Amino acid sequence: MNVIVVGPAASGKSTFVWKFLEYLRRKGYDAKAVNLDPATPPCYEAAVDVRTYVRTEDVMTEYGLGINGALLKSMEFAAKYVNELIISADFVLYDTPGQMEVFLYSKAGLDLLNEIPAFKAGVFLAAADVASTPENFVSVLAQCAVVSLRTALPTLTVFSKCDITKPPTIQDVKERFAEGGMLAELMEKLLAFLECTTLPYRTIEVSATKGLGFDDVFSALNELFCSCGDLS
Ligand SMILES: Nc1nc2c(ncn2[C@@H]2O[C@H](COP(=O)(O)OP(=O)(O)OP(=O)(O)O)[C@@H](O)[C@H]2O)c(=O)[nH]1
Ligand SMILES: [Mg+2]
Repeated sequence: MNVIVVGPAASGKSTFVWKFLEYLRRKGYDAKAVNLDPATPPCYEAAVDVRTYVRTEDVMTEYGLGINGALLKSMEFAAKYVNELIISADFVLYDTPGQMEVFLYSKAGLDLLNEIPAFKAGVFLAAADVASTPENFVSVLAQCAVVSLRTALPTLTVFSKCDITKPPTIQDVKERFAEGGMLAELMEKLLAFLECTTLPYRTIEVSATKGLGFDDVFSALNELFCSCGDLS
């Protein structure tokens, strides 16, 4: 199974890859991690590191680009090494750049993603404090739906850093709707949309630093795998 970990800057993607890799290995799986972030050295043992081939800081100097331009150019260079960057194992965890759009809104990023063989799933990681109100909670689910649509992958919404804050529950969100008003109407419509996309896969809470929530991530990934009908 190939798991692509995406999410906003500093949402905890690399730490999640590090700790989930250890979790899978403890379970006896052949698990590997691939760093696809050309701007940051991995904090885990990477089987492949894109920075072997391209480093964003070098691209900035060489091409006189700012950070975002250099990141985009780095992804273009990285895509040339597709054969080296895509590997196989029971589980391969792909860590992606902090700036989500570099991966999701660039042709190079999506080309790379398309080369990763089935079965693949996305994990959209959002820090729980970003979803601290029902409105923000819904906005995170909507963002996950966008990720799923951009990548054409079944994608789990995973709330990270739950040792600091807990996201609201679906019940909290529904109670907020019950108050009525214009925003409630919009959110009610959004929920109906989300039920067709993210919610069947449900939201999951983890704390990578405390090692909590990985059982839930693991079983949700397996549910996705089985629901795709591929039991090989
Ligand atoms: N409290 C807490 N902090 C965490 C957790 N996971 C990550 N962090 C912290 O959040 C910060 C960012 O973590 P990273 O894993 O580098 O996040 P990232 O999404 O890979 O960051 P970029 O690649 O730069 O976008 C670090 O200081 C981590 O120690 C968690 O579960 N709990
Ligand atoms: Mg990272």
